[in-house]
Amino acid sequence: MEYQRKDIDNTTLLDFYKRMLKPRMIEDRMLILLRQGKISKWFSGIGQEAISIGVASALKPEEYILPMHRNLGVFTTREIPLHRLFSQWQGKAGGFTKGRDRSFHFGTQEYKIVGMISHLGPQLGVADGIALADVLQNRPHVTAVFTGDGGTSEGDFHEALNIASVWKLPVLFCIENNGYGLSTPTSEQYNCKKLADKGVGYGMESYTINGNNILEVYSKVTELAQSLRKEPRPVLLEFLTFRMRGHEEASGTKYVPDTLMEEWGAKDPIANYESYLIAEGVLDVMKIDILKAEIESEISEHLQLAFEEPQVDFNTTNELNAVYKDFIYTEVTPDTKVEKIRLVDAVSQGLRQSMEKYDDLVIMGQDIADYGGVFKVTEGFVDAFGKERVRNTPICESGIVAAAMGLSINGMKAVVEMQFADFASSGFNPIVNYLAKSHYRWSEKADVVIRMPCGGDVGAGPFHSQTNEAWFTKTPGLKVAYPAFPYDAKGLLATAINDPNPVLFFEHKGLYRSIYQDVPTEYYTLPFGKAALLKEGDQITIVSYGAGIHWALEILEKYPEIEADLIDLRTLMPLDMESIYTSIEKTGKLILLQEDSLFGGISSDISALVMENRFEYLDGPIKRVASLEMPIPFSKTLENGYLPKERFVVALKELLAY
Ligand SMILES: Cc1ncc(C[n+]2csc(CCOP(=O)(O)OP(=O)(O)O)c2C)c(N)n1
Repeated sequence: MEYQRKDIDNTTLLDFYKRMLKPRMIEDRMLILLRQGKISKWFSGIGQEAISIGVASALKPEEYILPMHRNLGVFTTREIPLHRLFSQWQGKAGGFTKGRDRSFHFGTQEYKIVGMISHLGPQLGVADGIALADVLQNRPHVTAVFTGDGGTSEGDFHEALNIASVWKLPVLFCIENNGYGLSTPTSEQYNCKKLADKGVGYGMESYTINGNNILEVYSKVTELAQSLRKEPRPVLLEFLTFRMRGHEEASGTKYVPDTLMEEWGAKDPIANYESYLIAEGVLDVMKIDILKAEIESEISEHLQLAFEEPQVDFNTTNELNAVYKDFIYTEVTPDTKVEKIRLVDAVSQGLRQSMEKYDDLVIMGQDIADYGGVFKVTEGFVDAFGKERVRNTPICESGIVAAAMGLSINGMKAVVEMQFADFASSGFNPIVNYLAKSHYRWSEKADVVIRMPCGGDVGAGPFHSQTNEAWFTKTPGLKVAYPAFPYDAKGLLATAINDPNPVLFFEHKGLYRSIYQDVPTEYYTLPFGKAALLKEGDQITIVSYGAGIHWALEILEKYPEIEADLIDLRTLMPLDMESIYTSIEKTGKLILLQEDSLFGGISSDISALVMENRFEYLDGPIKRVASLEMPIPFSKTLENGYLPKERFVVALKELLAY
């Protein structure tokens, strides 16, 4: 291997050696512990150390790095105390996730490291968001994010590179091309000559680098980082290396030809560098022994600390409290001045006033800038706040949700507009796996609101009409709001944006322009988890939300003899069960009306909870009325048959007569 030291001094040369040696020696020890059953799994980075060390050494401590499962050297180069890493791997409280997640699946703001989630790709988009925050807040920083060669096949890779290039974000996309993705060789993973070639398609500079040569890695990354700090732009780096051990230890390397092992064994980044340093007179055998003994004793000492730590105790309150970041709701009472506006105007006003309140709030979505969004919620926003904060995005929901997470990690707030709630399916993974789980895993907030224009009865067919709140109410860690009126929409949106937890904010398209209300013109907030009692009566309790509320109101108007409590849930997570219980205690009958198809919807859970907790108050069976178990059809007659409106009145009368 050819080393070019350029102007690197001896101390730094030696530091690189020590930095590479440490993860190698930790790994050697971990492999022993694994065989003894003292740690659960091990993903080895043996043979790939030069990449982690080179990249981490080239970046400044205040710059974020997003490593993968083979980048132990990033963690050790950032000087995380080893006992914390050991506790993390043993699932103990001293680790970064307090036993809640394993291996390298954690982040730490203290060390500016944001670890992977298992799904590999999403962190590439997170890096975009982190870099965007740096650009918007004028910090001349670079962000480095890692992926394996296998991970480059994920859509997230494409989306993140595309976004970074269109937005000129200072991200170093570091591919560790180590020959295999689990057992799949690169020839079955991609069909271009080099992964670096993909840069061309994104209009992005790219380089292929010998990933086993620490000086080459360090020099190139240092040069690029300096340049990116001055002139923000993304760069794609393909580091050639090899995975010398199994994907994880249990899976072995049988599928790897011996010749490849030999070839790459001879290119070991540490052994070769060691010989070079000896030849340069920077290192000698005695010094090597001393260094190894020092690292060995550091490892032993810190392992001891981790072993002495007790296993984590399960405490229900602690675990449940970790799911969401604490948020103390601040009531801002509405001014008396009101204006009669539509639901869509209320959303727009609420969003605009939050943009005025928070300089660090960024809105992202398709066609939301000059065009104002397909529903015109952000019309005029560019003039008021500029294109930096009102950002048109490419069509890439997953990448943008991940970028929103990155903005939050780097201290900003984000609102993402899904063009239609239906398209959240293309951003589903980062919503349910990244945003929802971050606080529980490593106490990191996800200060992101996802606006969801949703709902049927608009003749728009299966892909522009869904009301898909049940996809999200099922996932711990998310909050879900679903206002039915302009007043609620404005106040709840303000609260959603104040709340540092991820919120899915459903806005029914059918109500956007049909429902008017007097709404305070100034900023105000409304609390989550508080239903509204819209009508009072003691014969029956009707519970609904969104468009269902208006269908119920229509029926109650048509049949004034029905005396019902009508409860508008307003938020589905948190859910105000207390209001429902209080009403049931009075009426003894409950009917739930839900626009979504029945099975697995929020009505089912409310029904179960009432059965479990207020059974003795019930004078009849609980009725759930919802759409049919089928996709939403386009044609008006079919859609009417699908929706529950007509079935509701029948069920209501049946239950009243029970
Ligand atoms: C979305 C997703 N699909 C599949 C997996 C299972 N899986 C974990 S790592 C891996 C291989 C990754 O290969 P590569 O990106 O080349 O990284 P390497 O392990 O070689 O460093 C696979 C298939 C996963 N974690 N996430």
